[in-house]
Amino acid sequence: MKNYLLLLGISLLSILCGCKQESAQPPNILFAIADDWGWPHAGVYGDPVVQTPAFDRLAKEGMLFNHAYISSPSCTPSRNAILTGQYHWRLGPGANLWSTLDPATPVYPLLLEDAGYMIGHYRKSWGPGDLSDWERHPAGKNYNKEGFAGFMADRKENQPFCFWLGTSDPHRPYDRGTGAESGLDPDKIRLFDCFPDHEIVRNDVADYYYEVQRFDTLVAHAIKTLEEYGELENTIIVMTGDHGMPFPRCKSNNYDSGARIPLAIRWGSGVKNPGRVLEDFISTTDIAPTFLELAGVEVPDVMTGKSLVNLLESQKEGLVDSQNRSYVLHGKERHVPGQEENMGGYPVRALRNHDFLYIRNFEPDRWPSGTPNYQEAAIPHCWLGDCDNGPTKTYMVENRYKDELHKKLYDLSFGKRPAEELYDCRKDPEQLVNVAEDPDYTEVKSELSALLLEQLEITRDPRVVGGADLFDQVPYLGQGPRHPSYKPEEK
Ligand SMILES: [Ca+2]
Repeated sequence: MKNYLLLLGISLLSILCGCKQESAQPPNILFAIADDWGWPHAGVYGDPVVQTPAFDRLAKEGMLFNHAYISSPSCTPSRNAILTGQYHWRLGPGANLWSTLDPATPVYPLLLEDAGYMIGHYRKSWGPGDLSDWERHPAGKNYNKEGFAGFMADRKENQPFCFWLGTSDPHRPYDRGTGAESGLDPDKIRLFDCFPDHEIVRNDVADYYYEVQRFDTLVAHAIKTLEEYGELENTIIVMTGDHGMPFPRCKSNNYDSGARIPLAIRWGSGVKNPGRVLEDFISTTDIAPTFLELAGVEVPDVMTGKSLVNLLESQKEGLVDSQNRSYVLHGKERHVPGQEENMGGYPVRALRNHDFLYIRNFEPDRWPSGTPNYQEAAIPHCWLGDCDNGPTKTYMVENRYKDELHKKLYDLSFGKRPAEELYDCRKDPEQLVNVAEDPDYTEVKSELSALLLEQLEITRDPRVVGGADLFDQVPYLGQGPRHPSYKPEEK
């Protein structure tokens, strides 16, 4: 009851103050998130093959973000960062894949529930990991059977709601050939330059696109449900992914191919001058404070994300808030414990602005994608464990000595990396040529390095302020990807 009173109080205050909120009803929230869907794989970004009519519609009737980034290119920490509005490095064990999260950490769905919202989720939300310490699920009641339509049917009239629409698409494994069989033309796919141009790779990407489209269809159905209930215009819809595609040098990497994600937001008349494309740097940690501000709920001080409400209300395109949004931070702790002789991960922090990507690798003696010596990995049979198994990975490993190009591409994905990487995105948008040791970039490197370390200190990153051993020591609760030759009876 007190929650309804809170909402009523906010509404009355808005009326008494003559505030700009036209509606007394706080907005509903639909958060739609794919699993491993990277930028720029949507029609509205200019992808010539994948068809994403629901995403394109949200962008055209709302806003499209061209520079949205995750906190970490790994399922659990990326989702933790979204739910908590904090960089994953502030979340203890929650910085890692297959982990836990301290139940005392504020998460936006439960804060909204306390304020009177009905909350729920469908399929992949928090995790993977162990939530047994939590009394309430951080994304609300599970509607896996009933779906979003079932959630809406359960809703009390006029109760604001917040729904997490998850999926496991386009996470691997794929049914091989589904992309081409569905009519997607592998020959027209625009491959990242870090992939060899081979039909195996093209078909693998087509199969990924097939699942991206399946996610898009799921969102289209949810939009239709909102229309049927007359709630489309008062619902803020955010559609995005948790990190880049599950391919070599993408997922679990801090290049744009792993850290940059599609993002579109539609919110009826709440988005001014719809159809805008923004170049501001957005972190998915910004989503929680945005939802809380729109609901009139106080944003906890621990949240490091910055509300996007000023961007929604602006009429402008391009870089709208240059003071606060000229760069973004992201990083990585343990994805899979695939190093030799220890359970550690491959710790990384990165800073991206419009011109450069600066990367700091804190343990350059370790393997960025896990050891290639799978028999010696911390989890035996864990084969280049930070890269999900699939046809492109297998092709690249098996053909690494075929010629100079294949060897170079193999090394870019699976070889060791220096402590510092710097990419000039103006000349090298796919971030393949490390200029960190080029004297022409000495000054830029030192500026970006200082800014990164300063921001990590401000956000109390254990990699900078101490205590980072925890990340390598907490238990890993899952199984790593196995070598294709692995048979369970060999255990
Ligand atoms: Ca994922």
